[in-house]
Amino acid sequence: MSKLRRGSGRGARCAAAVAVLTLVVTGVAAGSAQAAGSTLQAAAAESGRYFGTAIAAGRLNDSTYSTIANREFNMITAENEMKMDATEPNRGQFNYTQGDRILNWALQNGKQVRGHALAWHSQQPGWMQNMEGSDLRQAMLNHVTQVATHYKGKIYAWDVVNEAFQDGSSGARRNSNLQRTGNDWIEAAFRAARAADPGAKLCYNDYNTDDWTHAKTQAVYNMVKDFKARGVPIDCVGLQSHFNPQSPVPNNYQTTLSSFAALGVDVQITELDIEGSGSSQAENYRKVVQACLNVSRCTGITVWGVRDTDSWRSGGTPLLFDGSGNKKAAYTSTLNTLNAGGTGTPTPTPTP
Ligand code: 9MR
Repeated sequence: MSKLRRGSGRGARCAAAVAVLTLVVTGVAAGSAQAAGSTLQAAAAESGRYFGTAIAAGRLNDSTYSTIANREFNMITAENEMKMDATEPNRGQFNYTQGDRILNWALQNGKQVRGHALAWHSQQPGWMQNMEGSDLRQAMLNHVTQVATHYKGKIYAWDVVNEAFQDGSSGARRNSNLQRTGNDWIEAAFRAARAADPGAKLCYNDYNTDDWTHAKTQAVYNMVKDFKARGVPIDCVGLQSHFNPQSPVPNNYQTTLSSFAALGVDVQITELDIEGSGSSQAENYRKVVQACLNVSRCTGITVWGVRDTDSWRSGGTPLLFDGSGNKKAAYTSTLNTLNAGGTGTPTPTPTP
């Protein structure tokens, strides 16, 4: 610039002005081309966040599915393949075939992996379902240890415990065989996971914990606060965020995210889907994404499937791509919101 200004005479000044204008215009164009991510993962990465999806191993041979998944997402969750029934079908016999398929596909394509889920009342293998007491506690801890050890060093974050609280106004723990082994079963699972894979972030994951005023949200908040106070190893809270007209995106969603974050944990939106269509669905996706972008420790968003037809509730068309793999209005709204950014700049959090 300073060189241009040193020219003398009208011609030089004119040439200088053109040059400056050209530089400015090119600079702006180049700047915005770099800033505007053209995929969800690129747009999320602008603010240091990830954008993920759940993957079903059985669909990876569908090239429409795997092409979209590879292009748009950089965080992968196995939709069912790393759950207790899949990984320990018989007591003490572990099967990682399908889980490894997803993990290897993700790692080969340069993606990170969220592990889902080590301990849960649901999708227990048959042999575990009727167990109780110390025998069950021992089996659960062994499961956590074995599975986390198998995937050691390869998992960004584990959903260590999933859905341990009741719905409704009680704020109580869910009555399950795991809960009946003693109220400390959750922290025992977290300690076992930390011992097995010290490099993975350890998350508590649940649904209906999006509205800050709900008893279940408050109950999870109090548990995390207590864990932090007592040094129980927990690094993150996952909000599944399955929304529909009966369970809409709450207006206080950002408050929920920021309140958890203020406890000193990362917050991740782990299973996002929003039933609906058109502009109202697009607006709901915008609200959720904007809330995450406004909270520094909301580190990433995962949608629960690729196309509407891949969804566990496909009738509600809750995802970002239609059954043919076309981008929906909800996709455009999500992408634009990610590109516009928010007020919460993530500071990279150390791995544990
Ligand atoms: O999407 C999963 C579906 O394929 C399974 O049949 C179902 C079985 O429980 O689990 C679904 O995923 C659930 C996730 O693991 C935990 N949160 C709720 C999800 C939707 O039901």
